[in-house]
Amino acid sequence: MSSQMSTPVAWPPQPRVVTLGESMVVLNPATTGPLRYVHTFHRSLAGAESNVAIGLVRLGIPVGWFSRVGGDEFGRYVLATLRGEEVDVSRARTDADAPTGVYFKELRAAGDPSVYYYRRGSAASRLSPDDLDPAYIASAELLHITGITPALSDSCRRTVLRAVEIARASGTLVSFDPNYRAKLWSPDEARPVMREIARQADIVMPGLAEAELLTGAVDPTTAAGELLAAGARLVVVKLGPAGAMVAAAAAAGQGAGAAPETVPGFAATPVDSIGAGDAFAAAFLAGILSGCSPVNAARQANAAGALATQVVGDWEGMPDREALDRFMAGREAVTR
Ligand code: KDG
Repeated sequence: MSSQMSTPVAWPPQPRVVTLGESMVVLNPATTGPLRYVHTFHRSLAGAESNVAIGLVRLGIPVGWFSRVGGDEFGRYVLATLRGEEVDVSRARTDADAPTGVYFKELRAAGDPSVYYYRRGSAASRLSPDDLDPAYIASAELLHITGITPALSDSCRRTVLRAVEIARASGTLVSFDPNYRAKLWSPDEARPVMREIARQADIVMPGLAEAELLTGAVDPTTAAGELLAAGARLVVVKLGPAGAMVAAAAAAGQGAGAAPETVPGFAATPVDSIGAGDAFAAAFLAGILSGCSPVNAARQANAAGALATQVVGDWEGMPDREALDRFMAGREAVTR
């Protein structure tokens, strides 16, 4: 017998990132076309923040996610799936009085899927500031927020703002992906709330249309400049297949920050674009937390976003470290 003992794995690991938001069951159609003609669906998990959590874990960053799930089978499924993906769900709560949200995708042969939400009054929409564990947020290096959660209800909005307040008071970085969902709120409802969160965030990661929604500027450089002037430290504007533009504030005591830089994207043949932004966010944050420059973090984020579009599902195609490095190096996986 070997004299060397194996070391037990400490579980759950201390989260370096904490995030909160609604996770749902998604029903992915087995065929393209209007839902009334679809007979078979494949159930999976969805939720922008839990997608990011899974993406980060795959890249070696321990994450804690919390929310409310219904006291139903789908709530159990959400928690079991996230546990299986090694996300810490120890702070998640079960709400026996409300259901877990559900959404359906509708696929076309090309172009972005349509989505249909069945989430009004869901357990997650009843998230409240009392559900926050301040010490849990304070002990993380980064709190990740999206613009979906404050769109769900007043109590969700207050919860997000309180979580940001706790993070800022304890030196936990805040990242914000606006993730504007037109089916949840209008641009006029979203704008002031998102601007408030963006102002308090260290890292802001809008898409091009979201950058315009937040600032009124169509040009990403102008939009990024406005977000930096409002308080953000680092802005990365997602440009889809064209890549991303990175702009950073000047370090304290120095004049202007470095000139914004565009980081080219990677070619991909998308089968499902939903979740690509979350893969981008996960890989960008993993890069920053691992000490990469913003440009290198954006480069790996572009690669992760491209890879995520090649698989049906909101998170299933998110790469681990090995797959990401191989893709960026242009090396094929050995498949047989
Ligand atoms: O970014 C992908 C998410 O949009 C998806 O997983 C579901 O969270 C979701 C939402 O609210 O649309």
